[in-house]
Amino acid sequence: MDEKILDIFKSEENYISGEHLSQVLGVSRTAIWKHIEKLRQEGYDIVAQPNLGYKLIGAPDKLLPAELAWKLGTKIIGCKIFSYEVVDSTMDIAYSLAEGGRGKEGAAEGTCVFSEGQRKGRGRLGRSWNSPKAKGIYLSVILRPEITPSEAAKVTLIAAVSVAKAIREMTPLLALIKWPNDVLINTRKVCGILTDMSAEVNRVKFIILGIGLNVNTQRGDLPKMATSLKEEVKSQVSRIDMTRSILRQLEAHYFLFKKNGFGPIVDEWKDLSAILGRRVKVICRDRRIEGQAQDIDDGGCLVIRQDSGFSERISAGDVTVVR
Ligand code: BT5
Repeated sequence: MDEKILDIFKSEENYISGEHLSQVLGVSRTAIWKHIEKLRQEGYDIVAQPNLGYKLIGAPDKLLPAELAWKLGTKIIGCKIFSYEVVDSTMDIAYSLAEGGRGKEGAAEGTCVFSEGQRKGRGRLGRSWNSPKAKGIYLSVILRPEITPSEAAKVTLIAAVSVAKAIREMTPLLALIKWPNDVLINTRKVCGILTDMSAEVNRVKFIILGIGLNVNTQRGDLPKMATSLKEEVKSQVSRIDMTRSILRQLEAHYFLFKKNGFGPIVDEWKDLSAILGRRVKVICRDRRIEGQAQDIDDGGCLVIRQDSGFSERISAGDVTVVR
């Protein structure tokens, strides 16, 4: 109902009477009044004039369901949106929603969990993710792809391509991808991607895709080699527009993957790669491998050509470009 009321407000520049809203939406005027009060509490600036009605004059700069869903136009990504002020990690909330339990079915594919801030934002291998409030996008998406557990890394690359393209669509910045899960701008990390999985031996039950993007974050709130969109473009960037673009890109690339397989994603990934052809060092569990980043194979593994001429495939690790 909140979304429908906002829809009407956004398509009309003049005041709209409570009576008109109640007729169009088929609920009482008291119900309309209650919804408007709720929207005001969420931060919407709605003025009321006797005899004229209501008018929306400002929306909060928050990743709220009604704002994100407005003219989103996706089929599954964002079909249901949960927004929080502060949580430990959106990953945990999305995971329990996906699991369901107590006779409840798990949440639908495409369900998104956002939080304005995170107390315990997570990276890979127990690392943390700085998540200052109202500055970045902290999102976890529930996906239910029909793949085997060994293919789960593909989802990370799908997300990296989607975020890099969303940044390029919404800003003049040339976002690049550093295998496997970083999006960089001018060699600094602006976005990190994390996937958690629930699986049986041969089948993924669901994947929680976590995306952390520094939008209006100040450098002082970030680790040394990190940046934000605002630091790079030197002006505020709309988190809402940026999020909508990410959700659309994610859906487009996820559908492409489902329809045509991983090949087209790898092709796009290669065009956006910050490391292909470069000399890199990879820390992979307790090993260090150095050589030329030669290729990404059709399973999403990085192929490194060592000085001995031997090529090695790596499925996970941390890459540094050697200058
Ligand atoms: C990642 O891990 O890059 C995955 C980050 C995923 C974060 C999202 S936010 C929504 C969802 N909920 C969560 O709890 N997590 C996901 P990794 O490659 O391990 O990188 C972690 C490292 O990046 C840290 O050790 C820092 O060095 C650096 N780092 C931490 N916070 C950062 C930030 N805000 N921006 C750039 N770099 C950061």
